[in-house]
Amino acid sequence: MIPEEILQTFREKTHFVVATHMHPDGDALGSLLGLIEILKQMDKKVFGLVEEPVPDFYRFFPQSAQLNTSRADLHDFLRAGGSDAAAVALDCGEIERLGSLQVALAAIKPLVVIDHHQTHQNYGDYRWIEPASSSTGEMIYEVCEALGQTPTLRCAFDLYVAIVSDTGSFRYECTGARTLEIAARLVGAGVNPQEVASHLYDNYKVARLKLMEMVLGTLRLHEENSIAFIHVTREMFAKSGALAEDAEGFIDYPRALAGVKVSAFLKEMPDDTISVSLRAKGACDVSEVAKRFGGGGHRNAAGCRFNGIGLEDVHNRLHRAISSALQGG
Ligand SMILES: [Mn+2]
Repeated sequence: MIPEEILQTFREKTHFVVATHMHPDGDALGSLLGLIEILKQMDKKVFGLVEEPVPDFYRFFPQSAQLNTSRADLHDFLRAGGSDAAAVALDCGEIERLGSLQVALAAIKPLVVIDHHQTHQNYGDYRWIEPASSSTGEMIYEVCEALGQTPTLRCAFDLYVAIVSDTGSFRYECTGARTLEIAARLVGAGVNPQEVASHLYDNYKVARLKLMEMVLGTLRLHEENSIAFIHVTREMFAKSGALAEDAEGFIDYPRALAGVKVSAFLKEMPDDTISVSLRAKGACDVSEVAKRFGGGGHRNAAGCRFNGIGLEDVHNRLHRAISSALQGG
């Protein structure tokens, strides 16, 4: 159920600053752009705030160029909005994941938080957290309906991309009857599923394939092939010419191995940290593993970050934590 304060905020306020987590994925951008479209349809003024310009891969969203990084523009927007302004944070379980936007957003009252992450920090003034929901895109569809709006084709496209992204094309456990019902309505509104699939899956650069070759070569299996690790180094990025965003989805390959229960992808980032993606098939809750290292996420998909230690150490620490999680410890 959507808290009434949230619907009331959308009805009554006139100026909205809408944002999502750093390094946004398809659900983050799709729900962000979809909500912007809904609010504009209601004659609201909307500022789509992002930390960095939208990555090339996601420029297929028609309105992606309208998202704004400028703090000066934000300042003017908020001044015009005065006490009729509100902020919305989407798909973001922890305020830190808003990156450099967190200060700006926390300063706006009220801050509405809409998210489906299981591990959730208390931030914001009005919160709607639905861990059973497949995606923030699905939740934004519910908001659209609750506000009595019919999604435009553009909005339907954005929300459909969001849902397809976070359900792995309707394959993950989070895909429910309601997810498919909403997807059907979005297709009914004119979205072409084949076009979306081709944006998401037939749109890669050669550098990505070169990087993938190197990364798949790092595969390590443990505990009778039930735990799989892959990693990427800064050197691999440099050699292949690929960017961090090009490694998106690599975790699906070790995850897809028969018998693998948990897979981990360790990424050496330009800022010297190591970012980790975790995936589980079956009963293991990887959000609990991620939490032990200061991260979080969903039962089947989570992440965390390490600072000041090398790949091998991160590998060993995670290996121990995952082993004990698999043994129910
Ligand atoms: Mn999401």
